[in-house]
Amino acid sequence: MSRSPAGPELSGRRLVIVSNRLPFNVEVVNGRPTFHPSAGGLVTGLASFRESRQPTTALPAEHLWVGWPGCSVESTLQAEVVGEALARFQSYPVFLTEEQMEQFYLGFCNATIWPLFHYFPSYTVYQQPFWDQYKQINQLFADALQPILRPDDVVWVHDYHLMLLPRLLKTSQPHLSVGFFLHIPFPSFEVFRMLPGEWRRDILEGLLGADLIGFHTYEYTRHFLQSVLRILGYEYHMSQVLALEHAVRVDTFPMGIDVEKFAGASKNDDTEKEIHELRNTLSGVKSILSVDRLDYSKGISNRLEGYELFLENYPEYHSKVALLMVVVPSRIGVVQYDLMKRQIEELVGKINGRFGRVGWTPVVYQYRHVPFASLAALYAVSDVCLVTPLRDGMNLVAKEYVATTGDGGGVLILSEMAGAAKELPEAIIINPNNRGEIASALKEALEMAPAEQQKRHRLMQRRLKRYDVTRWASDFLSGLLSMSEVQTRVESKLLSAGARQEIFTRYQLGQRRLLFLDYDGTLTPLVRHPGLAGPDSTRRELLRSLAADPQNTVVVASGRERRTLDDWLGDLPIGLVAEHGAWLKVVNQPWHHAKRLNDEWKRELLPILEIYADRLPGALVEEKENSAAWHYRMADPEQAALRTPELIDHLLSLIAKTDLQVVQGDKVLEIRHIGVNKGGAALSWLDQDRYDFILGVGDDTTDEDFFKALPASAFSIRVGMAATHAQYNIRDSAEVIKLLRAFADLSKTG
Ligand code: ADQ
Repeated sequence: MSRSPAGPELSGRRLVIVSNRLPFNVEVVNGRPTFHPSAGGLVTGLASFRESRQPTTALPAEHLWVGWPGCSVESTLQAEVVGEALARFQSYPVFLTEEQMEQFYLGFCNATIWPLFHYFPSYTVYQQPFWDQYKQINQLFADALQPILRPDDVVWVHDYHLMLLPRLLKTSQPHLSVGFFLHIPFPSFEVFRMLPGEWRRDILEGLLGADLIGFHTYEYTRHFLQSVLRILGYEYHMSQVLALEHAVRVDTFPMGIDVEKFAGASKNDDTEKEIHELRNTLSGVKSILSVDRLDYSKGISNRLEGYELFLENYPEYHSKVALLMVVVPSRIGVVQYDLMKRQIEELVGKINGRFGRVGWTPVVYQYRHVPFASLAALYAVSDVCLVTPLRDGMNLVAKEYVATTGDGGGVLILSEMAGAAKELPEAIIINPNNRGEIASALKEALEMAPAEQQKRHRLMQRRLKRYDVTRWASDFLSGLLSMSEVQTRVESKLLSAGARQEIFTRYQLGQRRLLFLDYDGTLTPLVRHPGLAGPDSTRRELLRSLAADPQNTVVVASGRERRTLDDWLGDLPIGLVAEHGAWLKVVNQPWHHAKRLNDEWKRELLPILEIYADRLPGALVEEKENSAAWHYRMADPEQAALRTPELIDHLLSLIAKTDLQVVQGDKVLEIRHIGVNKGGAALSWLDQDRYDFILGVGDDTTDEDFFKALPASAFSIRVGMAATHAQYNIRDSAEVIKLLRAFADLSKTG
């Protein structure tokens, strides 16, 4: 299939695919390396994407696949393996020792992440050495990539083995285009949070190093965004997260297959021969196909039990059906897998022993990797394909079956727990935990009228054709490339070294300087409870030394009450603004009202705020002299997102004819008088002198008022990456402190 995606093109740039496994396994036989193709959804999918590349697609001619070659290779053979991998497979092997693989691959990847992300918490092992090794191997991949990456490469990292890699790559090369795709489910927050705190934070931060993160389904995308919000506190807007210093798009890209390859497979000579043989062997018997990697997530035992029940409930089908079960060996050496293999084989033996007779084997079982021609033949001849995972990121087998069967019909029975169920609703959808449902679905499938089979297949095939593997990859890559523009926009606002230098120069030239600074989130990081944000001695000393320069006027403008500011900062020679501009205090003078205000409204509105706080655990009301605040930083973010608009609506209906306004800040709603804001407060200071250096710094929407009020010659900086009227964004309050400390040093030396 060749379809140019909309959006920016990759042409001229190199695509670097990074995954744990390469599309081949190396085996060292008699001291010589040999190369064999490897199996699995990721490899099959990406390999098809590489093979289906055509000159008219936006996919680049030059690409490289970086990953582990499947076994540990002695150092004396490594150069030879690299040479052959590059020449034959455009691949670059990353060598790992067996001990490293033990704790990384069998350990953290497959004994921690795999079971947890597939909702098997009881199989999940939490071991510090596994996590340590996971971090080390991600770093090892980053180090291996370092010398081979070019600045304009487009890097596409795949799957759960390398979730820390995007951040590691971006830290050393901030302008590299990095995408990440997760092939397995991303679990709900309640499951993800079972990972210890440092691990789960590092994983989310690691992923957020990418410019684009892709998942198979909307649910996984939503689960990820929820975890980011709840664990890291980063909000999302239109599928974008502003993380640290760059924007990340998080979106859904359901992986497709190479439809033409499967649809045309029956015409291939080898496949045709196998189809013929299979038809002869199966004559008079309807075949039910089951194909998977050996994995507990695939529900293979459930499937066998469902089939057993089918044979028990519907004896009329004895001798008339056969379950063709192909299991690909996988993760040999992991306890659960070895155990499961034994269980499956016992079940197969039990069913065959119980129902089989001379001339009829109810389950034909093969435990091996089968070549493409044989797999395609199995798809083509099977009357039913039974896919029953307990959890599956997508499941390509279901799609491959539908694509291969062409116009001939056939029935797909598909678990609702597979990502593919979202795109293949015409299949008979079952719950894999219900053996009875599997049994009756088998009966329904075997008895479905051919016209109905064809109708359903056509609908599914049309969808598979539209969004095949090339379209999937092109969509992802063009989405990744368009993030460069977003990054450029974000970065152009970020306070650069050059802009910082200009500010320092202008500071030194300034004779009358005004530093107008917000408090919470700007001079101190935001804390969960508003009462816990008092300044430490370092911050107080910094303000004192800035104010000690006679050329400086320092003003701290806050939404806090006078009393709090007096307690925290009242002894410093600085100006203060309380309650967002309702009260002003010039150095050595008493507080004065910006304008006279009537606060009768509090009697009516405060009880309403209290009621809403009672209904949202973690929310709290702060009564101030001329305003009131409803804080919800400690509340559940999603519940708060529902309650807050309700409260706003309620308040707006009550204040319609008053001089009050409801203003939304960062996790806080404020009720205050119209016309009272930090913009007015800033103007009142600007009127007091002819300042030749003005700097305003704030972090909240309420600070936008003074960014707008400052003259064009002023410098204005917003903390965080939000859209702003300020000239610049700065990462966090620690950066603000660094900037102010540099001012203080300049004042001392100058
Ligand atoms: P897997 O868990 O490996 O992939 P799946 O999507 O079904 O699962 O892909 C298996 C692939 O292996 C298919 O392409 C199939 O043709 C091939 N295969 C299966 N049995 C085989 C056999 N006996 N011989 C040869 N080939 C065989 C992971 C996730 C999935 C997700 C994919 C892609 O777990 O949920 O769909 O990645 O993202």
